[in-house]
Amino acid sequence: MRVPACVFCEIVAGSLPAATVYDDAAVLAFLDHRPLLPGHVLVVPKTHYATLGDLPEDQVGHFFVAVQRLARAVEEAMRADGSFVAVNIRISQSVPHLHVHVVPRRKGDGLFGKTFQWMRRPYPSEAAMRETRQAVVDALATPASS
Ligand code: DGP
Repeated sequence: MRVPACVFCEIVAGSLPAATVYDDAAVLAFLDHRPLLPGHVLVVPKTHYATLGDLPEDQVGHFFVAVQRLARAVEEAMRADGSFVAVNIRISQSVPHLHVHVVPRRKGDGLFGKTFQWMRRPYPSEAAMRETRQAVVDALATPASS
């Protein structure tokens, strides 16, 4: 499905140019036009799904095999020490078409220090940590609603 006015659908359709690095029947990857660091790639399903939660389970495997291959390729291509792989879901998601960021990393590249800061919020107690753990375990045991 192609959604009008979705920039990533336009890129998939070829009506908006992009520096494509990977293309198969279901997945496209291209360079982010505003990279966090050089080599920053976006991996998208060709079909329009707004968020990771919308991607059908039977497509997750293929999609993330492509992400894995791209993470390896980006690291190798950029002679990086590692990479950062991330998905924004609604919050901080500026394009409502699922996309995985693959960003090459080097020690001391300042990605988190300069561009954005990860705030650490320790659990106030062991009990709070256990409660949180249990909530996630319970959620995993509950069938996803369709
Ligand atoms: P996010 O904030 O997680 O939704 O990231 C969206 C990314 O998409 C952002 O890093 C910039 C990139 N982007 C947005 N529009 C275009 C486009 O038209 N072409 C390319 N190559 N990247 C785009």
